[in-house]
Amino acid sequence: MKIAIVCYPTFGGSGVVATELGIALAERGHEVHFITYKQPVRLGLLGNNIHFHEVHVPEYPLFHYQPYELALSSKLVDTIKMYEIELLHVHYAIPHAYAGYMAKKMLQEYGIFIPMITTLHGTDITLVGKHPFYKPAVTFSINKSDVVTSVSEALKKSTLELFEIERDIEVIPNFIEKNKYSTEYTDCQRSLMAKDNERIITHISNFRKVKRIPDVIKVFQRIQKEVPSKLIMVGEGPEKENAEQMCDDLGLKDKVLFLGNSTEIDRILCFSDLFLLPSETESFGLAALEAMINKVAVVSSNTGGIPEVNIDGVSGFLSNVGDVDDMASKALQILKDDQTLEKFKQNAYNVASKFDIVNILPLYEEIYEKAYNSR
Ligand code: GMT
Repeated sequence: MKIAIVCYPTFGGSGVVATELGIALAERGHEVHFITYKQPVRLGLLGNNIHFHEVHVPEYPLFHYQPYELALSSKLVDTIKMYEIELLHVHYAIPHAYAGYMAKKMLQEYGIFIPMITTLHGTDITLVGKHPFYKPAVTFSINKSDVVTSVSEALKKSTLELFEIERDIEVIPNFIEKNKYSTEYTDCQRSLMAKDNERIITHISNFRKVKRIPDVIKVFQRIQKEVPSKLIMVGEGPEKENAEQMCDDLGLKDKVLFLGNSTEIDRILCFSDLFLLPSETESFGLAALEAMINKVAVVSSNTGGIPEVNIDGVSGFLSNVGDVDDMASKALQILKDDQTLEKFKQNAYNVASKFDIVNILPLYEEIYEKAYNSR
């Protein structure tokens, strides 16, 4: 099929899922067109069946806010017509589903009927979308999509609770590409990060409030009192500066490394022992899944869709949001001896393997076909 994918091109989970899905679809022979304001970070080489179309929003001084939705829907109309695209898949409802619906309506004027799949990712529902300023438009664009998918059962439940939804929502979980990890890194440079006797704890996120970054540091503070360890913090975002200050204040500066954004998180995860994800809310927790496929155990909060990914007592442990004492004691339980740690690491890998793209991609192909045939 010829498929247009709209997503955020950034390091965030929804953009990563959309990009990896597009790449996998292209590998399966589909023609994939990414339409967004910048080339997605995980999108490497473009080729015969993988294209990128940039949405430009020219600055005009009259506009206090530049109209991205308008530019996106116009770009969608032009690209869909030019490349005879057969299906539109938008990731993250705001404003993509709204712009997609407008494009769909405009295309009907040319006798083109294109189905639109909307994938809900989390904050588009639980944080931003439910805000009264956006809610009517988000409700409308979900109801007007031809197929709606959600990345977890928990997110589906929240969507049905928070919005007046008049349609089915299919759950298609996020995925990883297991094949990519089948060969261990031969250049896994653990020694650059920590001494042989130290455990390595990692956190990767966009450093927003919802990630509860101070909890990551509080849990680590407790861990390092009992077990020699280092904390690696990967990502950029509004909470990063506070986090650096907090580490300084707690005398942890020498034990915590802030690495910024990385396109090579596997190189960091390959030497990590434990991943911390104490988020306030998380529709899925793709970062945890990426850790798990790299054989990293996870201690996380038990919010949203995380329990569907991190299996309590198997791939790691779950605690109530904000219960840093419990998280630290569970982390210590995992890290206490090599044998226990190895068991959790292997379990994490086994659980993550179930989310292999080989199992998930056909679910998307199935809904694409159904939507296309019933247009
Ligand atoms: O993690 C974030 O805050 C970024 C956000 C996004 O939309 O890119 O992530 C959301 O989508 C990811 C991919 O489906 C999920 O794994 C994350 O759990 C979800 N984030 C939240 O719900 C906070």
